[in-house]
Amino acid sequence: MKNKSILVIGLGKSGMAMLKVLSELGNIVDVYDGKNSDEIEKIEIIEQYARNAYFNRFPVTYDYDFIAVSPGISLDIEIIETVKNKGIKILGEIELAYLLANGVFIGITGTNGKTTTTTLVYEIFKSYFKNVELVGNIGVPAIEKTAISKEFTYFITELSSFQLETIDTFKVKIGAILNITPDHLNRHKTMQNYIETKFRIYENQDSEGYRVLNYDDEILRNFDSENPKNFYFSRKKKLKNGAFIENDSIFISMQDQITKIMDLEEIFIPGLHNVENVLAAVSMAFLSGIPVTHIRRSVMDFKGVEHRLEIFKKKFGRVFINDSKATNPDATIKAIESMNQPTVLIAGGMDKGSDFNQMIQTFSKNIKYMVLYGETKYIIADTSMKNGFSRIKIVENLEEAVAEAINVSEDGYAILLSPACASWDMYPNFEVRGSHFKEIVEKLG
Ligand code: UMA
Repeated sequence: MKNKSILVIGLGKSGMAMLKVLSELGNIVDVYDGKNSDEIEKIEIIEQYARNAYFNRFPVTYDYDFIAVSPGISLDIEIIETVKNKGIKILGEIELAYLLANGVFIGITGTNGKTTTTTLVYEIFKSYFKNVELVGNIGVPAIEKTAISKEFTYFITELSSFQLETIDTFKVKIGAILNITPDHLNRHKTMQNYIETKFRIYENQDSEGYRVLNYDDEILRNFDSENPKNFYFSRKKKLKNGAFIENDSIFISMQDQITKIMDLEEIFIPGLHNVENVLAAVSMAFLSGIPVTHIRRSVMDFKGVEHRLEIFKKKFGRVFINDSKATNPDATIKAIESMNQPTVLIAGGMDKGSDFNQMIQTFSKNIKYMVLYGETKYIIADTSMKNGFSRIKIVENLEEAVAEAINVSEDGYAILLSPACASWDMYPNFEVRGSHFKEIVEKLG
């Protein structure tokens, strides 16, 4: 990858990383972003590395060997259509990262639980192998790390459907799909497209690879079920070949040998969905040859990740929980199911066309009030009323939501931010939203 002429599309984290790496490798790199230049952060990187920058305007000629595209770029926007019509190859950031890597990829995708599972897999691998990197949708463009991988490295990679949409030769040694429920349908259009995009994680696997799949998820259980690389995990069923639970302990059964991994009570992170995340992580570690002692110790020490059911403050007799990473209804359902005290739920955000019926229907007696804000506030409120839940407050922003949640709650309540929506109507990402929530709570007098 040298002496090529490249156009990088999108100038967020991925675009900036691609620009810097590709340019340092000796390529000529132009950049494009739909925003104006004054809206771009770190403009100095563009000044330093790019030949031409196109902000909110298209290049005049398209004399490029390939186009390097950021994950957030939908493949039907005008500039991509132009590139496709000219027959220029489009490569995503993950594909480019793969082409530069010295090592193997361990990939984790799914609708929910990706970040927690990827982080846990990383912790387990780090406890045993020398060179391990945590990359991908988790917030670190993989290319940043692969481009500098001098020694053989394990790249523990969180993969989104957006990233998998633009792979070509990218290969995982072991890949997990944790679950599949509707998400990002505004981009993928149909559920079938979304499922097929997720399964692209296995597209280039060779015979040595493993496909770690959730047996309890009907779609994952039935899709290509005879594939010899399948390795299932289940919370509900004892498997002949796979990871399962028996007598409140985790076991792995493989080639007629059953190995005990650990007891469920040794897991710190709450909720049944986290048991599934642990099952996936220990399967991946076991299949990589990591000894059980390392696996068990790492899981026991794992305290979860920021913005994911993060219990961060006890104040005014209330416990405040930041679950800003819940960017779809299914993730919020998991949060609701993990609550075992009276709770005020704060939800709402960007409209992705999600259906909130099931989320409202899973409200247990524990959900006492719902405070709604953001683009979807009236949509969620309407769905809620139709399902017979009317203890709703509608507000304009997160500050008002916190104030209202405190108003309607009492001593012993939990105040849970679990928006069920993307943050992009009001924030650049869910991390900023979660940090803002924590800041508001910290500042409360
Ligand atoms: N842009 C355009 N035209 C468009 C869309 C975007 O020009 O039509 C420009 C924007 O103006 C902006 C840039 O593209 O300047 C943003 O690029 P990006 O959306 O790819 O964002 P990055 O900062 O590169 O972050 C991406 C992932 N974001 C998305 O997939 C939306 C991050 O995942 C990821 O952490 C990062 O790469 C590193 O790999 C975030 C995410 O929300 C966490 N992911 C979704 C999810 O988890 O549900 C998929």
